[in-house]
Amino acid sequence: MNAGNIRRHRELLDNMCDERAWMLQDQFTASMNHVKALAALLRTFHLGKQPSVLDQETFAVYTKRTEFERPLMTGVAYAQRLFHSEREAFERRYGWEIKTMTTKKVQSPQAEYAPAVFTQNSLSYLESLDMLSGKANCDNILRARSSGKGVLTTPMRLLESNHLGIVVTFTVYKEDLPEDASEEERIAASAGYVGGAFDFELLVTNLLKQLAGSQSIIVNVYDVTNESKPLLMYGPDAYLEGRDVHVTELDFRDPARKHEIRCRFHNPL
Ligand code: WA2
Repeated sequence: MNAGNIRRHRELLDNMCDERAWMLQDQFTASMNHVKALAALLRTFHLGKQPSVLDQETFAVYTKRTEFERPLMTGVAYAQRLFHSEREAFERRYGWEIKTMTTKKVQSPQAEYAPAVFTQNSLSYLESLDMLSGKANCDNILRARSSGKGVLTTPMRLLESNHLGIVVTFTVYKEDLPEDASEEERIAASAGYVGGAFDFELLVTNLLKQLAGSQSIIVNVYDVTNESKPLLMYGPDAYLEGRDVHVTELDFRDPARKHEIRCRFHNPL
């Protein structure tokens, strides 16, 4: 193999990896932006109207009709912020009791809950579950509401499918807050949380399979927030490193998390 061939082979890998990084980041960002728009929808038509003009049926129809806007997500849901003093009236009104994510049993008394009240049909199993009852989901909600930003979990097993993915959350506030609102003001104004799941195992696989050359390369995506401990989000369970590997940074729009994609030919030269 001469030097020119080796160089072209390498350029091919670099280009294929960058193309995948770009596609992934583009579809990820588009999906995130649309969840942010759903937060505005809830703020306008659910919290902003007395009484609300949204209900489960309307939410299900709208989220189904707009699912093409969120190509990497399996579905979206809205969880309401609820204090213990409001629980009894809330459960009577909905006709179900708040349950935990882990056991699906009735939730024990807590100061605060976040039961999912509206769900896209694909996530209907979330209805009535307290989204604060799972550690990763709870951390995500708390960070979303104090920051006012869209926030991502580390890679986790999603409910029901058990697929590897990540959850995104945006907070829906009772009022429009200034850019520089304090954490305390943000927490006080929180009314609910809209979010959903990026299913890497299913949807990222589908996306990458369609691309030219997908048979010839191995693609891994990692959460590298902690640089010394990369967490696998997608791809075969062996860390890709060395001279044969191309690395591209990914920007998934949560400055608190870092991601990257690593690619290698199945058969390096
Ligand atoms: N959505 C889908 N699958 C999940 C999941 C989730 N969360 N959590 C675990 N598996 C209602 O944070 C607010 C969506 C969470 C939003």
